[in-house]
Amino acid sequence: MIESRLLLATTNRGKIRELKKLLLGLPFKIESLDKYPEFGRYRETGQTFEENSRGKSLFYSRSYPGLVLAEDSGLEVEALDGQPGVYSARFSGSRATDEKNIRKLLRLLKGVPWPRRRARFVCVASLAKQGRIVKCFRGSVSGYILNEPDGRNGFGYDPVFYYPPLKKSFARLRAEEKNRVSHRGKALEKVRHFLAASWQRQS
Ligand code: ITT
Repeated sequence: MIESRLLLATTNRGKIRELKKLLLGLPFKIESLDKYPEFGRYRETGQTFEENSRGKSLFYSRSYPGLVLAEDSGLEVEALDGQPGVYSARFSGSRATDEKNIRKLLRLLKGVPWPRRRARFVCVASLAKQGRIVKCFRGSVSGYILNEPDGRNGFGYDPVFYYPPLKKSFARLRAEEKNRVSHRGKALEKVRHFLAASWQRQS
């Protein structure tokens, strides 16, 4: 076995729920940041998902004695020139909530016709260990921004993200359905392959 502990370096409950499911079956004890308040909090300053993702995993890997998995993700909307992008979590300001972010997004897209409401979710996941990046993995998924929220599952922008192949918003999908097609699901599939291959090489 390579490492027996893996830290999920995120404070977002929605991400934690999905990541735990996506890592099931791997030979790691999965831990989360709640257990380690002494590590402090990483402040995101990067201009790209990759910069933030690397920054987060490196930051926590300097304190944690095992493998660290961080991810930076967000929504890029064509009609808004890729906004909110790396600002997805803070789109509506320093006291942002999912509801406020969605309200702002729908206000900006008011009157924008369907073809121009194309958007994609992007996820860059990074593995780091003791102050060094091990590898980064990317996943994305395309869809359209609805005129109003639909569905109650998931988190973040899921209620307004319509996924054409399943003819549903992400908030109408079950967790397993979303994980099969989502940006995070795709990036984590690559993480799983990488970890499984490393484990085989070392055992
Ligand atoms: P951590 O940095 O602690 O991981 P965060 O929520 O601040 O938590 P990000 O900076 O990566 O994480 O911001 C991601 C935001 O993008 C998230 O808060 C949502 O608004 C949006 N987002 C990402 N993945 C999403 C998904 O699967 N469904 C809906 N919204 C998503």
